[in-house]
Amino acid sequence: MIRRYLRGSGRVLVFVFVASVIWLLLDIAVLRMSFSDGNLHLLKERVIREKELLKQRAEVNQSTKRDYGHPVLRTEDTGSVSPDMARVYRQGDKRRNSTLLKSQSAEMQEAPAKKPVDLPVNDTPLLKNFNQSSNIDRRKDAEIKPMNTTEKVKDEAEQKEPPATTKRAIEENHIRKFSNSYQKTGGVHRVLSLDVTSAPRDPAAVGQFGQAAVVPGDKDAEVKERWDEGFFNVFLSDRIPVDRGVPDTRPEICAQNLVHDNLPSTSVIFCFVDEVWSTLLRSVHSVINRSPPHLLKEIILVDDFSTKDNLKDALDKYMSQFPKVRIIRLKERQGLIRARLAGAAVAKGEVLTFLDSHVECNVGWLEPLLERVYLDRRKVPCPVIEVISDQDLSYKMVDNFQRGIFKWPLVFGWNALSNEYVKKKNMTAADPIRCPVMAGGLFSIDRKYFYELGAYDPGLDVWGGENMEISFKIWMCGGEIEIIPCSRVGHIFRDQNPYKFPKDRRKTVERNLARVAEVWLDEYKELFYGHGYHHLLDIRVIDVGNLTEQIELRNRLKCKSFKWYLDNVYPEMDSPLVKAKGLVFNRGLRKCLTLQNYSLSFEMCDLSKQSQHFNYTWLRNIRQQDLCVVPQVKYNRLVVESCDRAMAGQRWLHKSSNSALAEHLLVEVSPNQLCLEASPQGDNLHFANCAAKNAHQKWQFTNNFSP
Ligand code: UD2
Ligand code: MN
Repeated sequence: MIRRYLRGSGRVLVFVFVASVIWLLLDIAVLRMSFSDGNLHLLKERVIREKELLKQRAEVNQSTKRDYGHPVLRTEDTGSVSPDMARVYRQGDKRRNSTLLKSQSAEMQEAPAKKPVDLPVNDTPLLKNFNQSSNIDRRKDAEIKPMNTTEKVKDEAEQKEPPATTKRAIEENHIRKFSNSYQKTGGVHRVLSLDVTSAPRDPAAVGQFGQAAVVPGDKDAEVKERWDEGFFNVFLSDRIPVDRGVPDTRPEICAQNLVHDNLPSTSVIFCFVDEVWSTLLRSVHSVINRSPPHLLKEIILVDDFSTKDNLKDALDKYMSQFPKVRIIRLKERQGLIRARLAGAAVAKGEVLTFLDSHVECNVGWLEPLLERVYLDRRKVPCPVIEVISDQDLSYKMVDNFQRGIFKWPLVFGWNALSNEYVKKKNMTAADPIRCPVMAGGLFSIDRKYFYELGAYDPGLDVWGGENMEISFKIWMCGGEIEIIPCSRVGHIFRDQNPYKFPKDRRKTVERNLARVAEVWLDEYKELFYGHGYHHLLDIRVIDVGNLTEQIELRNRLKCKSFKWYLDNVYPEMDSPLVKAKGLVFNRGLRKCLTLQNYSLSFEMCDLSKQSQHFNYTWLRNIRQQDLCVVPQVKYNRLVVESCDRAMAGQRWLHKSSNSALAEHLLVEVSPNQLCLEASPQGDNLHFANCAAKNAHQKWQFTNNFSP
């Protein structure tokens, strides 16, 4: 039978088969020879990175801790904070995530893999000898030779035809012109996806490429012991290379985007107090490794009077290898707000970029931020803040289409853009997202503009509230805050602040928030106080300090009202100015409360009578103009007084919730609660023990606004 095959056409077939096998073997040999060790290394590296990225994408809709919660109260005792809040603080709704996942995996199959570039650190100034330095993707990513826009677009087209959608997005994003103070004369180039290392990365290193680091079995005790140094896994952090790689989590289109050649330079400012050595170093390395050197004017480390020894001489020594790093030491603890001001005061870059001291900047993070400032200096861009796990230090990608918002009482949270909104605005995953409030830690701002805005209120202490202050100020005084999806920075979110507060933590944050409320919220400050901060109205509790300068600044800048901000920047936020209003109807009497000539009575209800109209305010006053209906439990009667927001005795509780006493008007006379009751004849109002079913204790407002 074999002989038969070796005859005629069979012979030809066998020959072809044998020849192909030989050819294949030869091919493999040649290939092997052509892989230098370096190449193999880089290839391995890429495989790990991309595996990590795929994993990240698959995990993106699992709960990634990125919330701050209430700055002062624990979630369980937030009092009047709406129950929906917990949902809002989570990073997004499941529906949105699953749609995204689908579209992302489709994208993954079609789009070419992103290729970060590794450059030996000595190859500065940027891109000289670039071609010798890296074996992966050195296309034109790094060409920075000035070109005009048309030339560059042509050049791009010659390199590789980008997909139609990409092309359109590039044109939409970058050919548009804005008016601002930067001279826009230069050409554009593809965003630089740099990732410089002094030596090839060890793929086997702990936590390399953002992978989860594992604690060896016998080290649990050590992990625990060191946890409080930073309120994250300090033990693991110390084992992870200070210049580890991270998965490039940008939307695919980002690596293709064009930015201008003549972007402004930036000073990167890190403030820190008692930061963990390895995370501080990793933060600094990530900036040095992944920022185009010509745009990185300097890195300013502001030491806010740390107490750890290694943050003194050892840090000076370590940083002396980087000429661009400057360390400023504050002589006493100032808090992060004044520390940032100290950093900004010495900064020389055209743009200030603030970062927390436990971050890792991803590839290509800087140019997209600077591009926005360049397009309009009143734009304040923030990177997408990704998550570095406090447990295993893995770098976790977060969902796109998220913005920063606040809920009352000025609690920061994340909020997913609705599918309808994304569709309506025809948004791609790379488009900037208008952001009502920034998280606070990571953003770029034109240096001069920062000062035109009056920088931060220097009266804010230590931590908290400054993100609200700068956000309201930016929007209300003519600027814009954006999240830039093509710029991504990982941050370790911790459950506690790992440093001491010089004064009580709770009081510090409350005071900061009250300062912000007093300066920026206009009549809406009642909503702030009314959501759990009534006690701040008592001047014996808190001294917010002098606000004259801040109020003058707001007038001088002719900033818009808070109502304007709500209507235009954050219209989804439903903020009724009172909890309830209209007629106050007694269910038992079937009559309405009337206030005339400082005296109270009951009349037949009549919507047209102003004397029957009351507001039930966020400060829990029953109010008609400047007059408040005040309980005098001691004399078992009601009186009418000028409203005084500081007087706790003027407050009522009307729950309008589904409790048994939902319609009752309660007064707290500790340890009891009493209810306001109308006598059956309506000639008398008095206090009685609360009875759920007593109709004479039930009061209805025409309109109820709070849940
Ligand atoms: C968030 C912000 C943070 C800041 C804060 C509210 C992010 C990622 N982080 O809380 O930047 O806006 O909300 O105020 O958006 N620090 C000092 N001196 C101090 C206290 C802190 O220098 O007295 C440093 C600290 O070392 C860190 C930075 O300020 O680098 C921010 O502090 P954090 O990390 O404790 O704040 P975080 O992330 O909880
Ligand atoms: Mn932080």
